[in-house]
Amino acid sequence: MKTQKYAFGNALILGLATLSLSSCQAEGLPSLPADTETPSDTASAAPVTTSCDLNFSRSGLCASVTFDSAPNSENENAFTLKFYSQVSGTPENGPFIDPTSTVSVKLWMPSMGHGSSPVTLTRSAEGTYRATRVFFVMPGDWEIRVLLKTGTTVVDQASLFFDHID
Ligand SMILES: [Cu+2]
Repeated sequence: MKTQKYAFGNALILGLATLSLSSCQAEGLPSLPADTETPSDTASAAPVTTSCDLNFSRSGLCASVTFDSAPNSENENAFTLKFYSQVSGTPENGPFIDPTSTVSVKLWMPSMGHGSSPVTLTRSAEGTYRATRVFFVMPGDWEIRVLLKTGTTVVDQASLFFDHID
């Protein structure tokens, strides 16, 4: 009886270890210390009143997206991307911080399964990037996907969805 219980316990622990290992490998993402370092009392002390256009949950970052003018499919569009801490930053005042990995932007049309290139991204200040040559090549639904990469590995990503761009 005792032996059986013990064996069951071991099997369970083994099962859990295998599960967490395989999920890590599947995503190919390193475990980030930010999640565990964030003290829960700090998060609850300050009410979260900021918007987070793009939520990079693995990096603890938000990014705001501000278009120069209303996005449309007729013309070239441009927008500014600003990164700030989910815990201590705001989209208005930052402080704006560079992600530790490389930032890139992809335009995607989810309903049709195609993208649009080229988008040109240029860092203009700390935590601040300008996206130009943004062409929504047809009216409809569009996604702005922002990728954080180390080499060719995507370490984090977030998307902003537009139901319809005219
Ligand atoms: Cu399309």
